[in-house]
Amino acid sequence: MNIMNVDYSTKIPNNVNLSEDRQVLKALEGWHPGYMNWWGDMGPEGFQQSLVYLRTAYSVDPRGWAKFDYVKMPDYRWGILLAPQEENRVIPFGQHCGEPAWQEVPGEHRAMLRRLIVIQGDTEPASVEQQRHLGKTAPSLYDLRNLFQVNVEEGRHLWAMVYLLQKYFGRDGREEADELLRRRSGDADSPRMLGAFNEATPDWLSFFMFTYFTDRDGKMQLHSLAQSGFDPLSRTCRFMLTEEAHHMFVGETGISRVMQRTCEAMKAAGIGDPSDVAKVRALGVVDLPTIQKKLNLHYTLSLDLFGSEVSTNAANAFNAGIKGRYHETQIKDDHRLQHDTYPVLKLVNGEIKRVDEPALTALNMRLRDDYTQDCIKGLLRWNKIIALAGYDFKLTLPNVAFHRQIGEFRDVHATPDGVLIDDATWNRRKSEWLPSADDGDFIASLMTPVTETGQFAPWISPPKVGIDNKPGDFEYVKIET
Ligand code: BYC
Repeated sequence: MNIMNVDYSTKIPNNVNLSEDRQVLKALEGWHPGYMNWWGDMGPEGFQQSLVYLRTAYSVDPRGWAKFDYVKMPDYRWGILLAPQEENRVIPFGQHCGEPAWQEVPGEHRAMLRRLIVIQGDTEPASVEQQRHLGKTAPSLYDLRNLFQVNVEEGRHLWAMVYLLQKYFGRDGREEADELLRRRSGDADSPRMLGAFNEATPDWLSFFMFTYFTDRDGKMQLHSLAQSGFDPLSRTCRFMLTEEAHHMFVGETGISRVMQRTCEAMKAAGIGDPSDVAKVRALGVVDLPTIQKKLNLHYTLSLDLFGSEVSTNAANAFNAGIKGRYHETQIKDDHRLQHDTYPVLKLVNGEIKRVDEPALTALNMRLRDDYTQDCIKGLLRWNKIIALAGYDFKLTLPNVAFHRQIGEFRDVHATPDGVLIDDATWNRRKSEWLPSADDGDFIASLMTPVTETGQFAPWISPPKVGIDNKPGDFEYVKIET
């Protein structure tokens, strides 16, 4: 079988030769009805009979891997796609550094590997659940289509992790695969595993922030897992990253378009002070201070996804050769980190200080630092939009001590500038920094759906180019009524 092209002859499209792997095929076919039930119950609300202009992966060849066509979402071909196997690949880090990559699960690291795959798998359906109501308030057919593209691909990423569980982990893998369909985002009794995936995504500004900041955690984690010595996980994550890029594009351009529209409206109305919230809101656009608050919320929820700054879990996963660093193979060191240190932000006698920690236990902090660097790029672009419009306002990333539930700073309160404050001050001032109920109500008031071809809600600019180079009036979703 040609690994580049996908076999569509089985119920589950794949490039892993499922037609000759009857046991796994049977397990996946057994899981399929439960997945479809989950999609029906928890996938995008409404629109299941609409024709959506979606891309589907038909190959893993980087030169051309997707095709676009109208598909009803339940008919989307969720497939198992792994990047091609690299010949003679070796484990690039940890105590097994330089040994041949594993094609089977190494017994001694089985539990750790399964845990990481389950956590990764759990986030995928969680995000679909969080976004399921957004179709009803989409600002355009273009945006509606992008939402559904993101959703079906998160569904495919769930399939990717379920394949690994069912192929390589036997009975407990199958049980974990069932559990992935049982947990629910935000459920009091059976929540999703990580904090940010139990938060609401109430409006489209949150959706854009989520796809910019939280999907970017996905990017960093997938990059780290793509380095794994367990080759099937590495190959799976490498292909997932191809799809992931579009999700972050949706976030970055979404926020750009909101800001573009706000700046245009402020200029047209002759507003000189972008912080005059009431005046800006009266124009029916989102004011920049509210965008900053949403950014503060989603960035900090996403920082929590990196776990504690100092973590023995992270050290063990690295030592074992299971989870590497961002761009591990490009880093020039011994890839074992036995004697290295890394500066970690910590709370020392009530002050935020950098302290050198063993590099092995500081791996979460290091990945989080790489993440922050990656986040800044979008901020620079967004701030350019404001500057070009002639306004003196800059979006910034809040200090890492601000609004944290995990790690060093979870028990203290800090301002976005990193000044430690007491509980009373926090409670009095937090609505200056995080979206308040009033802010939510205002944003909700803007969220009226626009379903005419080529039209956009007045709070967001049209995109510069269409998906698959389609013209501005393209009917991205043919809505069934
Ligand atoms: N919420 O040593 P610690 C994506 C738990 S997103 C709740 O500090 P560790 C996507 C932790 O589980 C990427 N619990 O951290 C994006 C542990 O519990 P146990 C998803 C948390 O283990 C958008 C305890 O605290 N993939 O793909 O080094 C749309 C101590 O843990 C949290 C991954 O995350 C939290 N935020 O690091 C769709 C990759 N943080 O075991 C998809 C796999 C920590 O003691 N996961 N805890 O009961 C990992 O690599 C690591 O498990 C973590 C945590 C980075 C999550």
